[in-house]
Amino acid sequence: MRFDLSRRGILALLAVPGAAAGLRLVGVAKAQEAAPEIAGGHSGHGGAENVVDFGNRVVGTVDHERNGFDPHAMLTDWDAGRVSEEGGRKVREWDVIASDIEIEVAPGVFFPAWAYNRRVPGPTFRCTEGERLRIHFTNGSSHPHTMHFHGIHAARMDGIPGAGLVQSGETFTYEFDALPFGCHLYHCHSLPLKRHIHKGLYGAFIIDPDPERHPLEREAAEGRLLGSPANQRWQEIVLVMNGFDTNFDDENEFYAVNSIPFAYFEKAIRVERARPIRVYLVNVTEFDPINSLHLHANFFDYYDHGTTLTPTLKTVDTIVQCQGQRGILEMTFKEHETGLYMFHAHQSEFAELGWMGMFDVVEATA
Ligand SMILES: [Cu+2]
Repeated sequence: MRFDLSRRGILALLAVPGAAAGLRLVGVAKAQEAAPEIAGGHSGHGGAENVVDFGNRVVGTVDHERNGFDPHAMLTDWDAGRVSEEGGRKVREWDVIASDIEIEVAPGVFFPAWAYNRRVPGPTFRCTEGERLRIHFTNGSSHPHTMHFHGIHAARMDGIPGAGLVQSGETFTYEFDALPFGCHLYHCHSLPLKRHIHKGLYGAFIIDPDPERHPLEREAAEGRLLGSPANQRWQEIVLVMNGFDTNFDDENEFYAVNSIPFAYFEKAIRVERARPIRVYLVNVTEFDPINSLHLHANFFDYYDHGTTLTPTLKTVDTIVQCQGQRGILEMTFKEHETGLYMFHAHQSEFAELGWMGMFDVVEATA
């Protein structure tokens, strides 16, 4: 049996129950699995009683263990690196290895990825404004790659051909200061660029503001600084919007946040109603000019690029990002009923091909 694996063909499969193993519709309501809590060790329940049937999703499950990464763990697994001090200054270092791996992007659908530290997206680097950063990059892949950081740095640290291109088996250390604070990204900048990015070489790069540098907006800066008392009440997650062209025709067959289509739809992201939510949103989707996030039944404030401490957009429920654009969303459900609140790309086609998720808003349990 052969299936049309073009983008429209996949859509057709999704529309016909029983058309292909692993890509069939779920026609019957299925209880949401209890989801892990985010941002802190609080426990709770509330997932299992919420049952929704939107019909349009895949059956079967991706083997996260075989992939070596789990989209639910990726929401909050900030990689703070190794911290040391040199001449009174904080230095933060990471080791990154690029390799060729095969990942399962949808049940039974495999993708030959290029990955940083064996995951797509790569690690979510998190640091504080003004620190000295060193990223020791080793290319264990079969192609030349780079790490190009969106941030402020010298030309020779730019991670492009001629400035930090790393051949197979070789190593390069990128070194620069953590500036400016915000929600950034990094990606490979080898040529052809769209193929190197789309294969999976990208990740989020978050620089928290240093409250000492922002006396007039100190409170807002402290709320952003990971681990500070003011930051503890926040439920923070990172969502990297991406897609996969599984048949290499320069169109995506699947869309997702953090790589696995429907991951946060099948298993909602549990949040406590009483605590605010902060989403670090990054768009690296290749082949499509824009991507978006729309939140149901609520509105949020938005900080474009995350480089300000006051919102650049207030009270919106949809945000659009071109590739490479990113920002911070802040929202609260404290006046809402508990329950499942959806978020998804407002390009309906992206949503139907995987870019959909849910917040499971539960009572505070702490
Ligand atoms: Cu590359």
